[in-house]
Order: sequence, then C-alpha cells, then structure tokens
Amino acid sequence: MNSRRQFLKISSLSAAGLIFGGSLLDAFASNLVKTNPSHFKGPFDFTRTPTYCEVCFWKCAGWVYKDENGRIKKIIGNNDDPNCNGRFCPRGTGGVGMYNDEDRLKTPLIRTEERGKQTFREATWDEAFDYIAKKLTKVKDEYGPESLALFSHGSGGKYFGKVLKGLGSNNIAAPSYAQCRGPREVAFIATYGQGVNSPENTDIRDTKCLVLIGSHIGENMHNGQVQEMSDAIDKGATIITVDPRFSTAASKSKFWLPIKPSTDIALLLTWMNVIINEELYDKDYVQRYCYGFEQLKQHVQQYTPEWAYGVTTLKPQQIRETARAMADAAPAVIVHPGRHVTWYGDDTQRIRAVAILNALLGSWGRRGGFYNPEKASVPHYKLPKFPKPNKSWREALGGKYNLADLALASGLCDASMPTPELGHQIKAWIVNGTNLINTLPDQANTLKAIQALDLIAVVDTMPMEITGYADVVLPECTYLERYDSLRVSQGREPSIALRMPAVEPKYNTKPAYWMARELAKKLDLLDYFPFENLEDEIDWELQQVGTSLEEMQRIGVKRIKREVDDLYFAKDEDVEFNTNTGKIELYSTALADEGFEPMPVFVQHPEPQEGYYRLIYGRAPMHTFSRTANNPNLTDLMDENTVWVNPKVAKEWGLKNDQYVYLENQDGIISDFSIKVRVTERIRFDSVYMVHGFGHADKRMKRCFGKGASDTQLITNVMTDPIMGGTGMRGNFVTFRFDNKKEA
Ligand SMILES: Nc1nc2c(c(=O)[nH]1)N[C@H]1C(S)=C(S)[C@@H](COP(=O)(O)OP(=O)(O)OC[C@H]3O[C@@H](n4cnc5c(=O)[nH]c(N)nc54)[C@H](O)[C@@H]3O)O[C@H]1N2
Ligand SMILES: Nc1nc2c(c(=O)[nH]1)N[C@H]1C(S)=C(S)[C@@H](COP(=O)(O)OP(=O)(O)OC[C@H]3O[C@@H](n4cnc5c(=O)[nH]c(N)nc54)[C@H](O)[C@@H]3O)O[C@H]1N2
Ligand code: SF4
Ligand SMILES: [Mo]
Repeated sequence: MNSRRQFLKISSLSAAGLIFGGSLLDAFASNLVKTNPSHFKGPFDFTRTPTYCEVCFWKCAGWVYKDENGRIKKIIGNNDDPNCNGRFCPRGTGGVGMYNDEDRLKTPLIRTEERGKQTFREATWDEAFDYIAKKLTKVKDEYGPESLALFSHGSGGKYFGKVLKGLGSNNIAAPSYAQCRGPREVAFIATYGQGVNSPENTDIRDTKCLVLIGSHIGENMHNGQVQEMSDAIDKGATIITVDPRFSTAASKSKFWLPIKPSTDIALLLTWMNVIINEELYDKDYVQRYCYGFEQLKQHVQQYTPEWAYGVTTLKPQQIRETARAMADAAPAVIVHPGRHVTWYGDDTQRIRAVAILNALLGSWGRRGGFYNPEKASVPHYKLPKFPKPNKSWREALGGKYNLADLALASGLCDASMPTPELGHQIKAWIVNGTNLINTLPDQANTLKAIQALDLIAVVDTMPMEITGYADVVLPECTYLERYDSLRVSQGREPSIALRMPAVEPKYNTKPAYWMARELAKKLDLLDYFPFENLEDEIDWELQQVGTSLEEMQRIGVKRIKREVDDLYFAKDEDVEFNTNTGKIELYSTALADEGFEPMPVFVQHPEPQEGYYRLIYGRAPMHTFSRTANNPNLTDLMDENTVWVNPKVAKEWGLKNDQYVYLENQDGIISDFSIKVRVTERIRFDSVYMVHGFGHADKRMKRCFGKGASDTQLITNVMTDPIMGGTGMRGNFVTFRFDNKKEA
C-alpha cells in the first residue's frame, strides 16, 4: 500500500525527471508534513498574515510568514482550511517567487509607435487610466456598450466586471469555461440539474472506487483532491485510470486502460452496456430517481465489449472486469467528471456519458460518490442597478450554443472579428489575468481579433505574451501584496477565507481593486465602488455574518456549520432534481429540445496520418499553465517541458533521449522553439505528450523565454462543441523536425 507521502512525492518527482537540487527538495518536503503554524519554531521572530493562494484556482488558504526584517520566509497551509487541510502543494509554497520575480511588470506602460516600430513608454497611473477611459468612452459612443468585453481569470475580474457592467455590457468571460470545464457543467446540469463546480463535490475521501478518465490527479495538483485520493488509496480504494499515457495516477491504479485517444465515449457506452445487461446497476435508485432508463438500455445494446475492442483497443475482458469493479464498490464509486474537458468537440456528450454512468451506479447523493455541497453566502453591499445591456454576450454568439450558461472567451474573441451577420462587433478588450495568446487555441485567430480592436488594455503581473499586444499595460501587485474579495467556498462544510497583504507592493504596482476604482472615477461610475478601500467592504461583509476583518486577520479561515444534515440522500428520500422531468435524466429532454442527441452516441474522430502523432497535453505538479513559467522557485524545479515519445516511434525516427527537436503540426505550423525528447513506454505509439505552459516567446521573461515548446502554438485545429461552444483542442497531429526553417 502506498502512503500519502509517497504518493505526493512520487507524483512530483516523476514529472520533474528527478532533477531536484538538495535545498529545493527540502523546501518541497516540508510541504509533505502537516505543519502546525502555532508550534512553528524558526530562527527568527516570525509574524504571519493570512492569504489564499493565487497560484491556481483551488484557492488554498494559508499563512505568510516573515522574518524580523519583514521579508517573506515561507507560505504554508492553514490547518482549518478544508481546501488544503494545512498543506500547500509545491506551487503554492513557491508562490513567493511571483513576488520576488525581478522580471515583473513594474510600472504602467503605454504603446507608442516609433518609426514603424511599436514600443512602450512608461506612464503614470493617471495617464494610463485617462487613455483607457477616453478610448472606452469613444468606442461605447460609436458602437454601443455591447462592443466592450472583459476577459478575466482570477480575483481582479470582479472589480473590472463592475466597470464593464456599469458601462452597460455583460460581455465578461473566463477561459475556465469554454477552454476548460464548461462542457462538464452543461452535461451535469442536463443530467442532475446542477453542475459540479469548484471544488468539485466528489466524495473521494470515502470512495471505494475512483475512475479517472483523462483526469490526472497527482500531476493535476488540485490540492484537496490529491489528498483525498491518497487517503482513499490508503483505505484500499480501487483506482481505474483511463489514459493513453501512464500517468502518475495510472501508476497508483489497479487498472490502467491505455485507451486509444478520442474514443472515450465508446468505452463509457460499453461500460453502460455491461452494467445494464449484467444487471449490475442500482435498480432501486434508477427506478426512484432516473428518467429514460428503457431508452438508454436499448440505446447501449449496440455497444458491446467486442465492438469496443476494435475502437478503443481495450480488451473486452478488461472492460467487463472494470465495469464489475465499479459495480462492486457502488454506490461508493466515482466516475470522475474531470475538469479540463474540452478535448474533441463532443465533450458535453462525453461528460453526459460520465454523468449517466454515475447515475446507473447510484453514486450521486451517496457517501463515497457525490455529496451535496453547501455554499456559504456572504451578503454584498447593495449597489445601484447596472444598466440593462442592449445586447448580451449571447448575441455575440450569433444564436448558437443556447445551452452555454456562461459567456465563452473564444466566442467573444470571434465576435471581435468583423462579423456583419452579428450586427455588432466587439471593439475594446480589458484583459485581466489571462494570457489569451497561450490560453485560447488557434493563435492566428486570436491575433487577428486583437489587430481589429480599437483598444486592448491588459492587467497582469508579468510581461506575458498578451501584454506585448496591449495598448496599455497595468501592472498589478501580486496576491501577497494586496487584499482581494473573500474566498467563499462550497464544500462538505463551506468556508470563508481572507487574503490580505503580507508586504507592501513592490515597484509601482497596484491592486486591481484600486485600478478599477480609479478607472470608474474617470468614467463616472464611482457609485459602483462605494468603499474607497476593499478592506472596508470586506469588513462590512464580514460583520453581516457575525465576524469581522479583525477576527479574520487572526484566524484566516472560518468554517460555516451546515444547517441540516443533508450531505447525502437519506434512505428512500424523494428528491426533486432541477431538470425538466424533475428526475436524473439519462435521456436528456433539454438536449432533445435543442435538437441534439438525447443520449451520447459514439462518433469516430479523425486519426493522424502516417508519420504524425496526436498531440496531447496536461499538467506538471510544479507549474500552473503560463503563470508560473518564470517563477524562480518553480523554474528551479522544472524549467522546460519535454515531448514524450514511445520507444517504437523514437526508433523509427532515430530519436534519442534529451535530443532537441521541433514539432510541426498538420497545418504546417512549426514550433518556435525546440523541445527535449523523452523516450518512454509511458505514452502510446500513436500520440506524443507535453506539459502546457512552456515555449514562451516574450524576451522580457528571462528565465522562461524559449524554454520548451508551446502546445498552444500547435493547436490550430479547434473542434468546437456544438452544444455549448467549448473549444476541443486534441484534434491536432504533429511530426518531428530537426530544424525550424520554413520550406521554400
Ligand atoms: N493549449 C492549451 N490551452 C489551454 C489549456 C491547456 O492545457 N493547453 N488549459 C486551459 C485551461 S484548463 C484553463 S483553466 C485556461 C487557463 O488560462 P489562463 O488563466 O489564461 O492561464 P495562464 O497562462 O496561467 O495565464 C494567467 C495570466 O495571469 C497572470 N497573473 C498571474 N497572477 C496574476 C495576478 O495576481 N493578477 C493579474 N492581473 N494577473 C496575474 C499571469 O502572468 C498570466 O499572464 O487555459 C486553457 N487553455
Ligand atoms: N499542477 C497543476 N495542477 C493543475 C493545473 C495546473 O496548471 N498545474 N491546472 C488546473 C486546472 S485549471 C485544470 S482544468 C485541471 C486539468 O487537469 P485534468 O482535468 O486532470 O486534466 P487534463 O489536463 O485535461 O488531462 C490531461 C490527461 O488527459 C490525458 N488524455 C489525453 N487525451 C486523452 C483521451 O483522449 N482520453 C483520455 N482518457 N485521456 C486523455 C493525458 O494523457 C493527461 O494525463 O488541472 C488543475 N490542476
Ligand atoms: S493547489 Fe497549490 S497552487 Fe493551487 S491554490 Fe492550493 S497551494 Fe496554491
Ligand atoms: Mo482549467
């Protein structure tokens, strides 16, 4: 049996290629131990301030410790926080590198055009806001408020969102929807009438069987889930991992199913076939709660294990055996809904299949399956009503994707191209905390949209690629130097966490709240910012729920007791689901109404041509997308990505370990930078794999410039989900090149 420590350690070491320096290993190892801050003894007189981490969106709450000279010494988890249970992941601990990074943005910048050469000049904050306010007003007057858009990922989005809504636009999108978990939310809403949200309501802690379909927990370091998975492994849970790559999770699994990529729907339908035909499903549960069982039963008859073998390359016996293992554990079984699920364009349908399988096993609402999450609610100060937008973000989608419940970043980007059929075009972007150049697929498309804009203002901490295209760059201070709105998390026990500055902002940087409010002043929107300082607003909110800023500064996290014990369905409880039928919809009436398949159907996707390999990508435990790429603490742990190549393929191409190659995709796009080869049995022969977030092209980031290759650059074929507009990114194929010269 593997202990938690081993699990965490192995997950990190394997992806790093075993190249840790001693001191870094120490820093990392300290995370593996549950630290009790109140007993912490150090050489200095430490003082601590509460924060919640901004290195990824799990938002763990922690403590920032400083030495007697006021320098940040370390960041550790808050024991009372349900998202992290007192432990930070390596990235969270390394968060201090964001603050220390000498390549940070240091002062506002305004684009100047000098003799045809585009450059930036340093500007005062006032000049920068003036520039943006004038342009926003001009665009709004000329084209209407619906021509303004905000792209945001992270805390500052709330504040700039108020500016945008105050101007009369609700074109506000985050890449965490159409490029990440949108299809999952739509699929679960269609099935259960509610999404799985973040943190997910998966009861991994008590599960007896966890099925991971391309969800690589362990490299995907969402803290609480990793810890719960290790606990479940310690308690003997069966792990089934479906992944064309032998992931860290696969190495902890009883069953590894090295599926042929893009065929997951076939496997899911076949599992349903076995579970229904062998009568392994939860009959009482299905009868009581589900709608459309007979249709489903009939529908899956065609998907036999023998049929699936030809499609997925998985042996019929293995498909049967794993279906039985799930049923044995039911209802304490989780077929994990995944998170980054925008793969092949039929993603809502794939996740629908996941949702349906869970229903057959009776896991939703059951211990060890999916619990009923509770969200704390903190009242907000009442603001004047925002003007009603003349046209909403939906109209920017041209009548498509009715089932999307949030705006699509890719949709707003497309609507920034001249689009006569839409009747309006987005002309001005505010971009906060999202490196759209590397985040949206099809870079040429993103650049085309940007070139057509009248204004692009970018708020960031680093000189990321997106800032290079900005008219105005606003340098935000890091999360360690600012207040942000309270983190209000859902969970078994909901919780509230405070982030406050541990240190003064370095250089001429400012918090987003301050920026948005200064901009609001110039746009006559100050009514939407009644509090001069964010901490006053936070204090007001906390007072409403019986605490205060002062108390939260001392405790950092407050757990809220559940009012009723409804974590799981009670025995024989009647439950009304928020769907058209009030039942869990195995047959989706909402999808049928919109003209889509009411039950998932397997459709074959294109395959790589001779000499090409499917490009698949994922996470490394010590990095978060681009945002950590230049972080000195984390580049020490991993400073470039590698391309995983199966030995058979390596032999055909004469590739050796550590050799650098360029990659060229099906559309003739060659990677700007070369990438190191890692020859390994851990990847199928029909695919290659790399970690997302590398291959940076902005020279101002000295540590990460030109290190590794960018998967985004090679993702030119986008398979869009017709149901909700998610951008499937795994239909791209690459071949090897030994130089990056364009052929004449
Ligand atoms: N090719 C490819 N594309 C992908 C993915 C993939 O795996 N491959 N993953 C997709 C997924 S799952 C997601 S969720 C999205 C993520 O998309 P993004 O959130 O856009 O990802 P990052 O690259 O981390 O960009 C974050 C930006 O925020 C900046 N930043 C960091 N901290 C702060 C801060 O405190 N304030 C401000 N103002 N800025 C800050 C960083 O410098 C960086 O420019 O990408 C999606 N796109
Ligand atoms: N360390 C770290 N952790 C993170 C993040 C990070 O940047 N760094 N980002 C966070 C965010 S925002 C998200 S959305 C999640 C994303 O994390 P997840 O939702 O877990 O996963 P993905 O990145 O989509 O998936 C990558 C896995 O899918 C496999 N795969 C590729 N193609 C197929 C296929 O056709 N079928 C199957 N079954 N598997 C396939 C890959 O081999 C890889 O193991 O991670 C979160 N956690
Ligand atoms: S999982 Fe790691 S990076 Fe993400 S919020 Fe928690 S400590 Fe930070
Ligand atoms: Mo994501």
